[in-house]
Amino acid sequence: MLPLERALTMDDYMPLSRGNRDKDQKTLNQARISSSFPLARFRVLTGGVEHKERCTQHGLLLRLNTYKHFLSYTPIIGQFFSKDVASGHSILFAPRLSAEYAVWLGEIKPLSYFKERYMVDMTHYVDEIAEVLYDLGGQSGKQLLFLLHGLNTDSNNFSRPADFKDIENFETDLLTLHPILTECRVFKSNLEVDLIQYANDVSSEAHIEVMRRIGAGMKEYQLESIFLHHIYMHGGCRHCSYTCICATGENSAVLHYGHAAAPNDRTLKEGDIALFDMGAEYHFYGSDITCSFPVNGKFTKHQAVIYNAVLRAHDTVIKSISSGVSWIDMHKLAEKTILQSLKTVRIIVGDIDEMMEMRLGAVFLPHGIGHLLGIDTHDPGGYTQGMERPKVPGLKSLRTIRELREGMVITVEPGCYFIDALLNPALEDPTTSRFFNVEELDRYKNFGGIRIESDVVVTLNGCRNLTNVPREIWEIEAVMAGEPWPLKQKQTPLEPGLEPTSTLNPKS
Ligand SMILES: [Mn+2]
Repeated sequence: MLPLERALTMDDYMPLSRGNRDKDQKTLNQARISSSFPLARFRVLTGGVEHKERCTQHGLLLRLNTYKHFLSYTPIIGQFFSKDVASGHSILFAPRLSAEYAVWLGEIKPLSYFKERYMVDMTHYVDEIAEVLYDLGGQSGKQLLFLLHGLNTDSNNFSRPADFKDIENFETDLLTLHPILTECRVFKSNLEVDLIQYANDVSSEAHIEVMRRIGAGMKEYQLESIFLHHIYMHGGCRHCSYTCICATGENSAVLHYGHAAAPNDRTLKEGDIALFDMGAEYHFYGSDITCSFPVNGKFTKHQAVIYNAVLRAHDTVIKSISSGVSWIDMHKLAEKTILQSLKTVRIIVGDIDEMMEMRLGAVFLPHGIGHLLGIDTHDPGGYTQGMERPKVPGLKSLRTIRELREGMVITVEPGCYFIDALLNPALEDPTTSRFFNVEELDRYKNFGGIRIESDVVVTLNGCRNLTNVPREIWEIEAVMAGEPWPLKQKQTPLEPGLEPTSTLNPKS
């Protein structure tokens, strides 16, 4: 079935918002039992305003406040969303639009339309917020409001609290709401997982399309274009969760390649490795998938060695995930697995535990092994209050250090890169230089890097992989040669140097 035919529709989506609101209310009610809980009646969230590009009239497509989106799927520019703490009732405040709106932007819908369409309990206009909240609150004196304000531990930015006319007539509490809502977002409902699964299905297919059409002489952005076309045309995904990273050759060692100053514009060469980190987003829920493969469809011996080292780490971590497992342990497991493989092929020498102690793994794997995924690509909640970010190389890049729990959706993305900016200092430092076999390492000088990234949902006793792309070398080569995916029959890889991950050949 085509992805579009099994896509969730808006009608499926409304119960999802309502489910999220119920979960939020339950969490809030639990918190209210505590005597120190502030006595606020309403919470107010801003929906997001349309941004104009610089000084121009060009309106960028609205990206809603993701916390508001979690509680209510209402794609309305300039809205506010409020919830009654006591009753759990939701109130949508829509902007009062001028007659001009109907000329330029479409029909002006009545409030009753929003109420019915978005399953909220009440609707009013934005210019009535203060009045409505005072009327509903029914108390004399200054009312207390909960506003959303808090640190995004991933970006280190603070969310901006709602601001509306006459807000100075209220007392405001900026501390209570953010941690409660963030914690709700960490654990996904079945409907949320369905959406993330859909984004994964669409992205998986688009990655395979890219694999099939890649070839020397193309530009990196042409592969990006194939991906974008596929997810929109066949999956209805207008957005990606993040800017596409279409790195080939030496660019594959640049972790966030594809930005404005490095816009996926290299010409592909025969023998290049390609590292494509691209993920579609559907109704704001994202996917985050990386595939690495050779441009010409055939792994070289060196490419196979590093690829299998990363794949073994990817598979080992996925096999080890279950509720209760520490994410720091998963990162270390990936590092150790990669170091063991690199030692097997004599790029590094010495005692693995000593290497772990000296944080040698971070030279090859400088980023974290994965992050929470949801409405935001780096979903919030990675660090709860009091959790401190580790300070040592590798671990300090972790976007979460939590214990995994059922319902979390997290990426598993080990990589192995040959980055001069990390290798050179490690080679110069006498405490780490002894681990390198420079002669063998030199053979990988211009290698670039490999990353393999899948999205999983944590279950009680394991996890479920939401990503479905060829991973074993023989699978990738078969699909690139035109075999349908999933492959009809299992093949046994025989070529030396191309062994499956479980039997990495020490001599290859
Ligand atoms: Mn990722």
